[in-house]
Amino acid sequence: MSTSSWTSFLRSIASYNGDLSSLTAPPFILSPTSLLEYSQYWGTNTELLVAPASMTESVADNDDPIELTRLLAVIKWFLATLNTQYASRIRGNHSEKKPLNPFLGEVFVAKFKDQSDDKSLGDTEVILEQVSHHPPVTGYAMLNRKHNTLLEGYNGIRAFMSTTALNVRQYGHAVLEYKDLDEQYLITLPPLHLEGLLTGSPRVELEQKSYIQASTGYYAVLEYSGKGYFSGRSNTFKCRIYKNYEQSLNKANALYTVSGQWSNTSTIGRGPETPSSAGLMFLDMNKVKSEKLVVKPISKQHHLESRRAWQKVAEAITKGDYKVISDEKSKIENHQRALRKREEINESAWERRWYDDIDYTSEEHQNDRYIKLFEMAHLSAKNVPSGVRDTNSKYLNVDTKTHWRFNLAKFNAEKIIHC
Ligand code: 0T9
Repeated sequence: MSTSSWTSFLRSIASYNGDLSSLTAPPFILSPTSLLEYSQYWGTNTELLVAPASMTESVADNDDPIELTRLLAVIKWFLATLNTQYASRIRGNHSEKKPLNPFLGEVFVAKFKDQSDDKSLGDTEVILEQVSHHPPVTGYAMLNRKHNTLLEGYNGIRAFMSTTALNVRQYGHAVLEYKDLDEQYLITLPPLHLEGLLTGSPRVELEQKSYIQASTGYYAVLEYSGKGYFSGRSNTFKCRIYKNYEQSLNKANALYTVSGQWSNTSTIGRGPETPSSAGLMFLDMNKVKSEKLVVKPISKQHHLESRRAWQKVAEAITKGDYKVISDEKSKIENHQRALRKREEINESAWERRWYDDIDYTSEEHQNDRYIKLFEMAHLSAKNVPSGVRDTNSKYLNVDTKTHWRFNLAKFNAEKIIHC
């Protein structure tokens, strides 16, 4: 790695203003993958994702209510997705790289193919769409038709620089639904930061808290820390599970505590205390299978599909050809500018393909099930960072409540772009 270009890059992030596209990174830190693709990780580990769908009274193996057993299973899957979302790219001594900045209307569709012998898992369709460019927002949906299971949500990031790290707040949420059970789980997105910038080996560390609110009332609080906080290890978490939000106000009410590393192993014990290292194994990430992601060959892709749209840029990044990278990027950016210009003249807006922008303050949405979940968890439904409560004085000036949501009917009616 060339030290001088790294140093000038560090200088550019020190004066960083929150707009990621303004970061000009040296070629060796560029990833040939669009940030849009990073949402595919919600769909890894089909087996864990669909497991709760078939957990009914008849399979109960202890005295716990089956709803609690299902929340524990959801948490298992959630830990596995944290591992792929935040640690998979740096496995094997790699470091985090700067992804391509998705354009408005960019889509990525694929399938996690069922590789089980008896084909009992079913395929999971991955349906991603860049619904906003400024600020960047991605809509995502993971659809497993065999188990009538849908995870959908959206994600937007805001970043700011501190002395040693790039700090990121996520906006948005995910909702996991087991339709046959009519059960939903609201999942908030944890804050994170990038460590190792000064040494040129950036990696993500999660921080603070995230929450999972089940429509059954059950409620989980996940607390994250890194090296040298309440543990000497990176990617550490503690998750307490309660009967409901109200019970969570006193830690002593925790029904279970799971703790360990979200990128490695975790143990579980009853009650509010961290299980000792001899606790019961909850999840061993090294044993979690992942299904194979099948993406259409680029020649069969539509020009809005990520890998086709970015093909030339990606090739140039792999070759390290800075001139071609910047020429090909400019072509995409100029085309986007021309589109926005035309929309402005025609007083029209880019039509989102599979996602709707829903205003929760409007009359017609007052009985919305998502609003109910936010209320149960005492989480703000305003456009504030994910997991923030209305009592947080930092965001008192925000009062909009518009959220992106997947529209399955639109996707089913899609004529041109298929998984
Ligand atoms: C949603 C995820 C998100 C996106 C990425 C911070 C980050 C962009 C956002 C939050 C996914 O569900 C989960 C995983 C990783 C997150 C990325 C890690 C990262 O480095 C980038 C930021 C924007 C950069 O690329 C900064 C440049 C840096 C790598 C150069 C040293």
